[in-house]
Amino acid sequence: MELKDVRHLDTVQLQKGDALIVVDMQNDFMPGGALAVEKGDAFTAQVNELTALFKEHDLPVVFTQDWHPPDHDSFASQHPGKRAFDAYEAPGIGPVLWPDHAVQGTNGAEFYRGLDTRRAQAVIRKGYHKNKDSYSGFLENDHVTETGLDGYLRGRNVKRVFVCGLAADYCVYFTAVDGAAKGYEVFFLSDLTSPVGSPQDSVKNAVNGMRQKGVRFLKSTGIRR
Ligand code: VGL
Ligand code: ZN
Repeated sequence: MELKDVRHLDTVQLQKGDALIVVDMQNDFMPGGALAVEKGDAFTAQVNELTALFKEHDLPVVFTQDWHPPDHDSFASQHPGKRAFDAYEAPGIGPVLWPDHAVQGTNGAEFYRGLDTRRAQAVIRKGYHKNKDSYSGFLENDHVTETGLDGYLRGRNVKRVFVCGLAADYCVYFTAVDGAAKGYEVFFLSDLTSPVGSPQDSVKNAVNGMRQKGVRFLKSTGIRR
């Protein structure tokens, strides 16, 4: 199913126990970046507004940050003869290889300059193990190794999470489904995200995966204070 065909909730009232997770809004995923997502910058102002709203209600805001070593195995450059977006499957890596991106300490790994980072109360870095990717903010791609996000959210008594950012078909998707599997009520903010779109069926796959796991779909305009 396509994202635009999914049934969305009309409104959701913010309440105690809610948290906002802003996924990977970093320079390399923005137009002109190393792994540019089309329109990846288009909803930045709305994300900034939402962080302000959560702060007003004293609700936690968490950012994730893709944070790879320069020789990360998800990079096509580490595989002789392979190019970015070539299909590739190995434990913790795939289904495609990526251009070098979000390398630790580089400008590409920094949060997007338009993003207001002031209200991020925690930043969870992920993807720092050379031989394993981490699409999800909760678990690395072995689906076992914790990033610490779950512990942080539990420590703050979070029950429901609103997820947005980049990219819809990778890091936001996996954050949403892992959150649901861990027992959080998850709202995927479909107007505050954009997909990589590779391979071709990645968005449909993500939408179906989220529906199966009970993730709910919502537009940010439906959030009631
Ligand atoms: C992402 C591919 C590789 C993302 C990160 O943030 O969605 N996608 N690394
Ligand atoms: Zn990455």
